[in-house]
Amino acid sequence: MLRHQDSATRDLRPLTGLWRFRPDPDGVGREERWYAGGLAGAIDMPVPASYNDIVPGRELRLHVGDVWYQRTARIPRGWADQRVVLRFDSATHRATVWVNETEVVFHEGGYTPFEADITGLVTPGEEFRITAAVDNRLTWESIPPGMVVETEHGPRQKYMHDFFNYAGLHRPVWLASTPTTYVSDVTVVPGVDGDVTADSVTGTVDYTVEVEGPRADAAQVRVRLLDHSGTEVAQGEGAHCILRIEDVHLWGPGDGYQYDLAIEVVSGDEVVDSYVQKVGVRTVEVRGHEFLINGKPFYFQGFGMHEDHLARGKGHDDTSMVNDFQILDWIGANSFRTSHYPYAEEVMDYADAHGIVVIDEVGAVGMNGSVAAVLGVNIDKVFSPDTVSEATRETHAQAIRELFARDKNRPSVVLWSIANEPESHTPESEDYFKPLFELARELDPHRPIGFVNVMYSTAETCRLAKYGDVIMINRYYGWYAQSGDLPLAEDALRAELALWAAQGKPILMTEYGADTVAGLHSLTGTMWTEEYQTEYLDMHHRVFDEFPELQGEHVWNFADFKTSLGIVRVDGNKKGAFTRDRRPKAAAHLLRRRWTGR
Ligand code: GCB
Repeated sequence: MLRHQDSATRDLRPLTGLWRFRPDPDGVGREERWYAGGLAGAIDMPVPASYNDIVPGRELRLHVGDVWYQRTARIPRGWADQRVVLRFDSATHRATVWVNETEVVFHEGGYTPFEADITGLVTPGEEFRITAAVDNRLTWESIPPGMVVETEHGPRQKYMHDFFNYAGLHRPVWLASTPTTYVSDVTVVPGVDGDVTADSVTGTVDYTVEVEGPRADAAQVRVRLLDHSGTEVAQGEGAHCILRIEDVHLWGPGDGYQYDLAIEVVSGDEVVDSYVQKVGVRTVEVRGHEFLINGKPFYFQGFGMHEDHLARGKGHDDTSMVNDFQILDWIGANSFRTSHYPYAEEVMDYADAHGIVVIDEVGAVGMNGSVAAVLGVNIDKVFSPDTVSEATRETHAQAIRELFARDKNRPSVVLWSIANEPESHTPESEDYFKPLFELARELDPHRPIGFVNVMYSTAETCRLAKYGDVIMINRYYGWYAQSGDLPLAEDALRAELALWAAQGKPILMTEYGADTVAGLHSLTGTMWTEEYQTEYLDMHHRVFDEFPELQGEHVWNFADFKTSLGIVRVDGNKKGAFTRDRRPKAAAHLLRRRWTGR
């Protein structure tokens, strides 16, 4: 789905700020038609934000089911004869939206955008009411999956993943105008002609523009590719064409150079629509055990992260985003993984613009009985008609389609992860995943694809590794295994890496880490202390450096983050190199030394 923007033919207005908000613990709002008027007894709720931590008390934090958001907005007078679109960048985990009393869209999936054409329902110059019922329930058919258990005290949400089920409107909502005949999608596939490592490289941009609307058939598409100074470096005619850029400025790690593809839809002399698509030209290739960006081996260093902040939970905020990216720069990270769901588009824009490399992950996490057991949730069989089933796979496939459609043009995305730590050693898991790998390949034949493996499936037993281009593994030797015993952990880590190395693909250590309470110290190797975390990381790095097949290290996690309540987490997961409020632990300084030499 094409993102909206201000252009010569389009307008864009954010609908952020305070919305009216009312929880619906009894699930009666739809039947009682709460969308038909003002929300009775509503409170103010910021958008974007998770609602869970805004109000003191357990009620909202542990709420299960619908909450209602509402506000009014006015369509600018100048939008007469325009197409009007209402877009939600996300609603976690599903939402139904009404404009006045008309239902305009339902969307499943908490981390991808959706929109509705509301032209026929609104009048330029006049106000209208937007109401959204946002449902946070995780079920066996949602991505990620979960279970709602009915109790005498009401429903309880259980899930098998290790981060808090924050919900609400986490990202901006927009009111956008487009012409009635408009650019509805753009796909760009960058490449190079010849040797990408030569001194002067010729870049290629294979673009496809889709146009919809009453004049679409008669309209022409023309494009111009502009460099940073606004100079035209190529031009094209038609909805599909390959542009060539002599002496191209490549996009690369640490250099977020992007061109502007200025698209115009024209009819005679009239410019019917104009849209600008950013384009970064770079190549990505897996060759043997190397991961090449622009023909050069790239070593991933950075973190698995979370969208997680005090008070607003997973709500997007530019201040924290820029602060987090500045901290990543300080520590020498060149990449991160969007563990364990698609992140806000603003985050991806920043990564594109600053040359930060991204492993883009679908929100499929918590499909593993052994991991669930560690978190205190017991399930017999993860893959079965009653648990993760064909219906779940449909939701999962849709989540893949929507993420790939959203992020397909991003140079920062060099690798897709279609799931985190699913069970992967059983025939059932293979049956479930094989079609999803096929779908991912079909949707994007240009980027490497993989999934993230957990220790319960080894190099010898994993049935999914063969479908990926890289091996991504999360390992916790010295934490969950050989707890507190780093010499034993070191041997076990070395032995396992040797087995994976034999598979001839790049290996990325996508998680390794130790829970650490900032300020807790010990001279005797005690777990949970800052000393243990640094010793643990040192040990891993010593072993990593022995394996040329290892092409990256992503520490778990960038910062401490909230989880569900349970006996293995003290106020959340503490494996951050930084605290939740971004104060460095000793580990942060160690990583900075390793990654920057400073
Ligand atoms: C994992 C998961 C991650 C957890 C982490 C941990 O393997 O991928 O979601 O938070 O371990 O700390 O247990």
